[in-house]
Amino acid sequence: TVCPTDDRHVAVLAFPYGTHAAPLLNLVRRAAAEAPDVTFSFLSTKASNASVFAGLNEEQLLNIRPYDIEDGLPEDFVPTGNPQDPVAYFVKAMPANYRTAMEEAVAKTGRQITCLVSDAFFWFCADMADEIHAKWVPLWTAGPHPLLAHISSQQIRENLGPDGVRENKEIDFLAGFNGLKAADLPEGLAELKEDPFSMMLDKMGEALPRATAVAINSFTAVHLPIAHELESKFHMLLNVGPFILTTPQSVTLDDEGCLPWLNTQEEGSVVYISFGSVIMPPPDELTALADALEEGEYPFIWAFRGNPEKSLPDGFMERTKKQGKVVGWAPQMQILKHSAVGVCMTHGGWNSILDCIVGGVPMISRPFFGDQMLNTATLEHVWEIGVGLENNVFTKEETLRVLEIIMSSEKGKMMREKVFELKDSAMEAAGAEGDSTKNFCTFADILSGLHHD
Ligand code: U2F
Repeated sequence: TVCPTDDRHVAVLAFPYGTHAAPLLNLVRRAAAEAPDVTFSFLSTKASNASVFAGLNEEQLLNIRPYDIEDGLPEDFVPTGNPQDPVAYFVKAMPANYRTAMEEAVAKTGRQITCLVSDAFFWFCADMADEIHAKWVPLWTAGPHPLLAHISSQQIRENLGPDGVRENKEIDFLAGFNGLKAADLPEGLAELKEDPFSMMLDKMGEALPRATAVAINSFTAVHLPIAHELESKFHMLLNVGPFILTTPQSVTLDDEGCLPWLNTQEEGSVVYISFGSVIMPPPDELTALADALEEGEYPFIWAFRGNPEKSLPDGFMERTKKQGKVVGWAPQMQILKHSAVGVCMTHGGWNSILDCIVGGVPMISRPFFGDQMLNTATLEHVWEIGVGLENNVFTKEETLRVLEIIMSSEKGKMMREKVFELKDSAMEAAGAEGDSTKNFCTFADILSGLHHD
């Protein structure tokens, strides 16, 4: 028997920082299109909603409505430049800010909430879902290795002991972690830190196994041992990515002509540089990177946050006018798909890694925080599709050394082959008969109340 779906109300609780809310909205948009009778309320801060809903009209949104939640910032808040400050305030405002908006959504739609879809960070949804007898499907927007690490934090602490991080012990007791070490783990995991963000992730690790299903922006074949381990920990694991292949994406315009410029470059010659949506490397590293590009005469596209005239060495922009392009927000996926691109310099953000896999581009990764160290180590030691930097920093010599490895060595060639193998599995997963496609149907069915265990 098919249940009626016209009384279903899905509350979507987005995390408003970094690249979290946009992929969640894309996933939900695809589900909403397939379940026209189900009501979707999308909860995020005003700023986040304004950004992720920009350019979408009511027709495209169908049955999804945004609701603004409080960001928890004090009225006299002055930004310090540290992107983690607003996040700490936000975490303190949870879950009361979401509850308020959920009550508003229930009042407006006249429908009780039947399912919570949330960012995986939101541990409190486990209790909330129980209270209102709703399903709970969290989305983990990062990769499978950090996810397993977070849900295994207790086991990791026991096995590593108090000196585990200092001695940089091998993590040989966790499936899928061969070749990875204690220092690669997200900070605050092996040694619990008391800050709001670390506490949130710690509680998340305990709560996720209670979810109806855990969705992840990844594909099963990216690493089978990890997929199997995660399957054993959750009621259900739904690999539904890579989102760039499986869910509708908003188009980034090529205002600055990156793609026509790439057409004029030799195959595999261009260095693409981007450190995602949050990070700005320190000044001495920006200088080292710029100097290396100039000295090595590598053609480049640099997606630069901030003011390049101010932050890059004197005269760099003028001297490299022909050699490369420094742009604001770049059409990253289209760039990475272009055959002229030979390497991507990244901070190891999960979305960028998936972009590189789908584009078939090996990486140089300079991690900054959170999952980025673990992602970098996984690229280098598990998938062998990228390299890290000595001491995790750009110096001119080190940058030239790793560029040489990727662009001109036999090892670089092998990395390219391996990244193409992963690309093929990603394409297969997202195809009509693929795993991610099937898992997406299950996801949509849970939201519509059509899936029964
Ligand atoms: C946080 O990641 P970030 O948002 O800093 O970085 P990514 O996960 O790599 O995502 C960046 C996205 O922005 C796009 C790019 C990616 O989809 O295609 N982009 C672009 O289109 N144009 C540009 O000029 C630059 C970027 C966090 F910091 C990470 O540690 C996590 O892994 C991640 C996921 O949870 O969220």
